[in-house]
Amino acid sequence: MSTHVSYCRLCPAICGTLVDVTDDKIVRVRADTTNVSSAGYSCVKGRNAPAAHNHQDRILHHLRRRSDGEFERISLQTAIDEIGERLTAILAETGPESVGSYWGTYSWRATATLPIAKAWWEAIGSHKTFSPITIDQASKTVSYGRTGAYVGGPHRLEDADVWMEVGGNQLVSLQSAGWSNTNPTVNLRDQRKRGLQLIVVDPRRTELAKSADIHLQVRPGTDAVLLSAFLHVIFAEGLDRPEFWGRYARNVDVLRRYVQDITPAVAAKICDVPEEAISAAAIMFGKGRRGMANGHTGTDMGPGGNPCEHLLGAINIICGRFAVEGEQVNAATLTGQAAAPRAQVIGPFRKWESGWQSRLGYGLLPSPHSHFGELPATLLAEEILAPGQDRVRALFSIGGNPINAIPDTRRQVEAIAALELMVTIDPFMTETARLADYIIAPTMMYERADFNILNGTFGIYSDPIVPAPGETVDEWEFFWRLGRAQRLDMRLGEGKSDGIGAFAAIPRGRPGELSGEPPSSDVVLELIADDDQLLEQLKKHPTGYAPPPRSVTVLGPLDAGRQDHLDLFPPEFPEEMGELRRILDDSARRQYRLVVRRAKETFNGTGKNLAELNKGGTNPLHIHPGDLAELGLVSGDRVAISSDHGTVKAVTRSDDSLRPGVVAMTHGWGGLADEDPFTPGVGANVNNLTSTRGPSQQVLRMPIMSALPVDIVPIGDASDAPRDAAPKA
Ligand SMILES: Nc1nc2c(c(=O)[nH]1)N[C@H]1C(S)=C(S)[C@@H](COP(=O)(O)OP(=O)(O)OC[C@H]3O[C@@H](n4cnc5c(=O)[nH]c(N)nc54)[C@H](O)[C@@H]3O)O[C@H]1N2
Ligand SMILES: Nc1nc2c(c(=O)[nH]1)N[C@H]1C(S)=C(S)[C@@H](COP(=O)(O)OP(=O)(O)OC[C@H]3O[C@@H](n4cnc5c(=O)[nH]c(N)nc54)[C@H](O)[C@@H]3O)O[C@H]1N2
Ligand code: SF4
Ligand SMILES: [Mo]
Repeated sequence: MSTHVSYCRLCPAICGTLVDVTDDKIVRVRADTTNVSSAGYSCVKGRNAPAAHNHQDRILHHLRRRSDGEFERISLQTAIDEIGERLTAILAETGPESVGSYWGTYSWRATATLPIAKAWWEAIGSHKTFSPITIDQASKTVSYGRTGAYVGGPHRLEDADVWMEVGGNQLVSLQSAGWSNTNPTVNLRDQRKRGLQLIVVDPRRTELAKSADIHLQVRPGTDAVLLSAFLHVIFAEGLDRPEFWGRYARNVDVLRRYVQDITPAVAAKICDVPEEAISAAAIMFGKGRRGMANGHTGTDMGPGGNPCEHLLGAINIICGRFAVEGEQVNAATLTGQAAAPRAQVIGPFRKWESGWQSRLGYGLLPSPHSHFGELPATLLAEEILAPGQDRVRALFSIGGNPINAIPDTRRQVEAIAALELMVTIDPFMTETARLADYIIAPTMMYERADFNILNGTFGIYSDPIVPAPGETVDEWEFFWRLGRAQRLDMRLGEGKSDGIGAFAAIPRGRPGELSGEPPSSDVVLELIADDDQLLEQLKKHPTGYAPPPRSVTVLGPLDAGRQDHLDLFPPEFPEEMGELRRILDDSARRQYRLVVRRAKETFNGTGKNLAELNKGGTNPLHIHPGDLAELGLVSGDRVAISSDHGTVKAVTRSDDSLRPGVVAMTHGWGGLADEDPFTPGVGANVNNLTSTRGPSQQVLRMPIMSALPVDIVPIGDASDAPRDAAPKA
């Protein structure tokens, strides 16, 4: 046995790990206490990497579907030749728009995948780019586009005195702007010790809510009303910062008038939280000098995603939660000398309103996957099924499972089945893979050389720890070879970057042609890093490298004569608030609200097939014990859950952290229609309950995925037939 220093790449936290290897197989993974960033943190998913890497069902050879529906092994070269040939024919017949790409969660995990696959994709020249970004927290993008962005830099958790998280559970998801991603438990504990005040808004008493000073356990879907009342209080108490908004924002008075009637008393009724708690939270936030209010999937997947993100942005602007001109900020960076931030506004840009438009009436959103931009993921099925010259006929899925991830599963199945060519790159036989024509078997993380950088403030490199098993290939190499087979002119690092939010941190690579045979991984990583010293530096520091803090002064605007303003009252905002109120009133028809939640044991759909992680074997319906008792059930009993759109069956799990009347389930689970949801590793697909044809957020076409009205009825073990629900008084 040998032990190797490496890092986990299952999620963006990139924890340092120690990996034991026997006979070329990883056998044990534990946290590396000496890692500069994660300092001993790891989670159950990361520690169970051996179960995933060595899983009996892992796909180790490339597969082709035969006409009888069964898969057969083929070599990488055969796969590439055949895929390249079919693609070339489709491109010649109907042009680039008839090819689509879907970039799943794991297209981001190996650093070389995205830039090289993107070079291939941009050489094809299609606008039909899709990813889960548009069914995640894309209301942030809409909000930036409508309001504009202040680019001097937001406040960070580490030097904040107050912080508010709405609809996110960072202690499990490890995802929030302003936090350093690693060791969240220790990080939060340290900040709290230092005096940080924390406000959490969540219908569930989450791990994060338990550490908060104020937890508002709101009725799901009502956050936009709550946040309006926050603004009401902030203005009424004179806690706004005109020295910031007066200089950088417009339409502040219109917004102030709009929230005048939305008092804490009004919000208390709609959100069902005490009026005093709303005032206290708003005053706590407003009185703080530094710290942000952030929304997450809980807000953005609900019926008010766009107005919620708008109001959160407005609260941060009204309270001046950004670095201002002359302020000292930490600009430590791994890659060369970053330019000093500037106190400057980029006015509203509404990218989706100009440029290329889909024949189905949608514009492109900023995207890390293509410099053209990307379309809403919920449009993918329509782009395949709706007739037209530029109908999508071929689709590539890279590290994703669109059939389970995108709302309205039946529609996704219908669409994927209608493709002439479907290629997926996945180590497991997912629901999407089962309908694919070709499955490319990728290496998994400990089998490839890689480096990652976290927010530009920490980086780490790892050699491959074990050899690639079977015929598995690094994703970047597949795309390099495919592009060559198609004789494409592939270029790295070209096209402008949208450069906002998380997208800014992705390495783009050294500009240049990608030609000839694929080089070694190390050469590719050098190309991607686009910095002679970066890889060398990281290799010298196997437990991670954090550049020394470097203080810089925020400069004034580049062009002092031209001053854009942030628009705090875009015309769609009041419309969308009105629509939200209508949806909330209508929701009362059904007894329960189904909300989203993440689980420690899985990362979206990844890990659902590991018995080591999922003790019950499926994704349960979390439900309050009082609600269980009212249904005459005990934890572990089975239920059918119905929305306006469909029904799924699940096992209940008693959970007193939930607000009564609210139930929660993780996504990513569920087999195809022929599979039993109670079989371990299969589970229920919540997207059978969501619909791409009901109400949705403007621009994004994102349907209601949280705060979804549902009814629940018990189903006996013997009978599968749902009984009729008795409406709750
Ligand atoms: N372990 C693990 N980590 C993950 C993932 C995973 O699957 N597993 N997924 C990753 C991905 S892809 C993403 S996008 C991020 C998401 O990161 P987060 O957005 O932090 O995701 P969650 O942890 O599900 O937190 C969402 C919270 O919103 C609450 N909520 C639901 N509806 C409402 C509502 O109407 N109002 C309010 N205020 N709250 C509501 C839920 O109760 C839940 O606590 O996590 C990432 N991290
Ligand atoms: N109802 C509902 N729907 C949702 C959500 C929700 O909260 N509720 N959340 C949405 C969100 S935020 C997201 S991000 C999406 C997730 O959407 P997707 O990314 O499409 O779904 P995943 O299940 O994460 O798919 C990841 C795939 O990557 C594969 N994989 C694992 N390791 C590797 C690897 O090393 N290489 C390659 N090539 N593949 C690998 C896994 O087997 C898995 O099939 O789902 C969205 N859908
Ligand atoms: S938090 Fe867990 S999954 Fe994420 S990098 Fe760390 S060990 Fe891996
Ligand atoms: Mo996500």
